[in-house]
Amino acid sequence: MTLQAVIFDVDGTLADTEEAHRQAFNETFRAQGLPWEWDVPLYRELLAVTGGKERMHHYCERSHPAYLAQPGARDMISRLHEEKTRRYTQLVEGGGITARPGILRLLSELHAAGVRLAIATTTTRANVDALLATTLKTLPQGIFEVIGSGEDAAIKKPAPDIYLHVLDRLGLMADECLAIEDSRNGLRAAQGAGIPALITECRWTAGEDFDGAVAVLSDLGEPHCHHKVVRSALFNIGYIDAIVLRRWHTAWRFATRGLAS
Ligand code: XBP
Ligand code: MG
Repeated sequence: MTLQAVIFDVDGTLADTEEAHRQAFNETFRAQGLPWEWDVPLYRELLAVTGGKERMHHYCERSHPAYLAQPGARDMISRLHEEKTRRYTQLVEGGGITARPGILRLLSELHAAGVRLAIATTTTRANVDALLATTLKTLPQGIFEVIGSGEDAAIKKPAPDIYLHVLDRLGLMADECLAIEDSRNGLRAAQGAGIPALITECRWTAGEDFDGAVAVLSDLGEPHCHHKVVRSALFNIGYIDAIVLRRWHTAWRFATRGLAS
């Protein structure tokens, strides 16, 4: 079975967005008079928990348990998250976020080659739409056949739920697809759904345990600007295009299922 679809993660994969998320969280905390400040080292730690609401709840559990003890604390966190999302989408719409290397090129190539494209992300749909309307606006309308976002899966990555949701919407088997992710949580979510995953690590996830990834790269590269191979069990050239993805997918199936393509 050849490669039928590539499923892209969003934050850290399509674009390096987590600094904007961090800024939106901190602006919200300040606006609400909360003495919470997520600096870079703390945010890197908190990224182990996916989902903004879940991340704030986890932070309160470890640092401000009294906040959670208040009546309606869960609703208060939901309202904080709604404000954070408004602030984040404004930051994205301000145009300061660029696609990661190779993303616009590879998406266009895959689309032209007839490979179906989808998104499986933990972030909220509003954030995805803001990115599509700005950072990714040069891509053909509707290029992503399925968009699975934070609202579509009760349990977030590293649980496989969002990838299983996207597979179901695509009507494909896991081994007909390939996922592109930036984090260990994302890799585990794809693996949990039986989908091989290529990692393009970012500054927030570099050095995580990516055991089992098809390959670990610095990014997807460009013809004129090759990526750095962090680790690859398979052959590699200087940048990732549709041909390389198809070959890797076939090699992965052969290696894991002993099946020719
Ligand atoms: C990354 C996440 C998200 C973002 C914040 O999502 O875990 O929670 O950090 O966005 P992915 P929200 O890598 O799966 O795209 O506040 O909307 O959750
Ligand atoms: Mg990610």
